[in-house]
Amino acid sequence: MAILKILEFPDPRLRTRASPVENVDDELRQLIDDMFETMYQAPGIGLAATQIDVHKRLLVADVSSERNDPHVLINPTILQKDGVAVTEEGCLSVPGFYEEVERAEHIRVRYLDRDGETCESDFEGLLAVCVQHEMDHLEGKLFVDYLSETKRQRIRKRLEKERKERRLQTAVAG
Ligand code: QAP
Ligand code: CO
Repeated sequence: MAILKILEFPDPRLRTRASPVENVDDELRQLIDDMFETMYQAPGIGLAATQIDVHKRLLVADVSSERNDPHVLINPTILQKDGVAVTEEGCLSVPGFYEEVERAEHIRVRYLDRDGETCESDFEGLLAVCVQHEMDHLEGKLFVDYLSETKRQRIRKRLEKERKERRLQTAVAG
């Protein structure tokens, strides 16, 4: 198992469109386990492969408070969307920022599970919102793209400043 490094906005690699997974094999299952470990220790409720610089169509999520309801979706496609949900979203790639985003309330999704079996599931509530947020990552899209240009710029500038300060601190300490 391993904790993977999470890319942060505005890293251009977060804009990559992921390619379909061709083989659901032991190597992929190892990656899935590492993604869960990375998400749980963050801690987060969802993580897309794009965020760890792996450009495959794969995401993990667990929105339960007990952290015992893991979901893995490989090559997900949305079959149906219903209703509207407005949720205050965050993102492990945009640390410290939370903003309201409008998405579908219910979704029906087709995907492969960790055994490579085709599944169809209905998701609602926070899990539905989280799956849509993570599927956006696979298209190179971030929740900040739904905000105004002004808000997005402010978030980008603050994160760039924080990164610069962290680099300076490391240079002095090291
Ligand atoms: C996506 O995001 C999500 O800023 C998953 O400092 C979030 O797990 C979908 C996190 C909310 C729907 C609603 C964010 C952790 C975790 C931060 C996450 C932070 C530490 C975000
Ligand atoms: Co995210």
